[in-house]
Amino acid sequence: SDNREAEAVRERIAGELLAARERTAGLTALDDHDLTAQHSPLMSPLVWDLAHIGNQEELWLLRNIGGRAPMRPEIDPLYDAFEHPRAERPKLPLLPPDEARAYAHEVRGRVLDLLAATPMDDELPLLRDGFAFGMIVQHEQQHDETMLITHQLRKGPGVLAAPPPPVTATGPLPAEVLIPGGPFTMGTDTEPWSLDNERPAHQVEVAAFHLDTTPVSNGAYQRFIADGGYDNPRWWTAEGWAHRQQAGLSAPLFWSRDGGQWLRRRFGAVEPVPADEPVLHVSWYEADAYARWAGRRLPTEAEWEKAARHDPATGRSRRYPWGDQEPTAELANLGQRHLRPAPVGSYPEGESAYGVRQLMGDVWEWTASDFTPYPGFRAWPYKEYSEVFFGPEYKVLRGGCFAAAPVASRGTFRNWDYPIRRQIFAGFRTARDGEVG
Ligand code: AVJ
Ligand code: FE
Repeated sequence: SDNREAEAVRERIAGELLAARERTAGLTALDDHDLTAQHSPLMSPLVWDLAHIGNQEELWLLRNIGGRAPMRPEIDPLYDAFEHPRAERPKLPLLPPDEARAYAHEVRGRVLDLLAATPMDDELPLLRDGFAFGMIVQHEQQHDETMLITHQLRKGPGVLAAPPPPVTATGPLPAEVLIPGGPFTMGTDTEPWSLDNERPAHQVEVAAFHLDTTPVSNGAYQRFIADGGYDNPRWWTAEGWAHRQQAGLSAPLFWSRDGGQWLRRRFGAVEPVPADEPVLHVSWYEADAYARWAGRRLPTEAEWEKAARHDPATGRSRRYPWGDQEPTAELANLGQRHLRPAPVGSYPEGESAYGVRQLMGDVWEWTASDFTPYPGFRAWPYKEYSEVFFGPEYKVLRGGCFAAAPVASRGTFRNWDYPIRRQIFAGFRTARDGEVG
């Protein structure tokens, strides 16, 4: 019955809200100094993310859905991401850590009361399938990923721990997979918690192309460095080369050289760069230069999604590379279960219909594409989620990463960032055109 369905949606929401808050709590279990410090001008102080999570939850759920009065209207401008750039947030009169925690906790208590009283089959489009709650769950999880980036940038010994990913790599694998030409369905009309930029579903014609079976590894990337890839403008776009010069790039972020060996800093520890892991912390410009050096190119967003979702046997697009089933620990490295990507070739059970591995989880993958709206796009429920970012300044990333929650990772999910960005958990894979004729 409808009631049973609504109850199932409410239960799923309650579980997801709890999981997000446990993650937030773990990422903010630091002393006040660490929570209010500016670990990097690229990031907010952690205490800002904490109160911003609570503030967005209050705005969308308590005020918008519940019609409640603002709890602390004076703090709204402090936590509006468009009002103050990240670098300036440490100087704002932010709620101190204990107050930020108490505020987020108070909001959550009222949200759970609201949830129990909210019919999910409501007339209100915002409540269909519990969307507004799902959007807020994804918002918190996205900030949990942002906070993990702050932990990675933070100096001093790390405070987080997690077991390494399970050993599941099988090999040897073919270096690349042929994706035959033809149309496929990109985007979605039916994914209940999909965000506005993933909609609507539309047919896209994709010419035959070859795609790397796995993300590019550190070992492969080291060959690019050793071959002078950072010193040869031939591999770089004009913009990329200018940035490489100006920023003095010579290796991925967090890498350092110790005699003959590459080391990397990872959540406060220093270790040799593992050759078989996907490369991480490279900008779009570096990914693009590597691809040219390798005689290849980055895949377009449509190519990526076809490789990830299209099932040639049925002609339809799957929710995830492996099918329609929700992610599990056997299928993909998601959700900060492990604080690193798994070696390339891992997660055989999670491969796509075409046999492409690790499309979901491990590392975000840069695509060749700018962040643009799909035909028929409608901003919903607010222009500031996607619409204000559309245009040539942002490149699309796909596939989620070890730090991204399953609830915010789907075959249709679109992430975006500036092509200079390196602190995000991004790597890439490469493609080349298929044979013509
Ligand atoms: C989709 C990851 C680009 O972090 O800027 C968080 C998500 N939007 N709060 C971001 C988001 C509003 C967004 N990204
Ligand atoms: Fe936000």
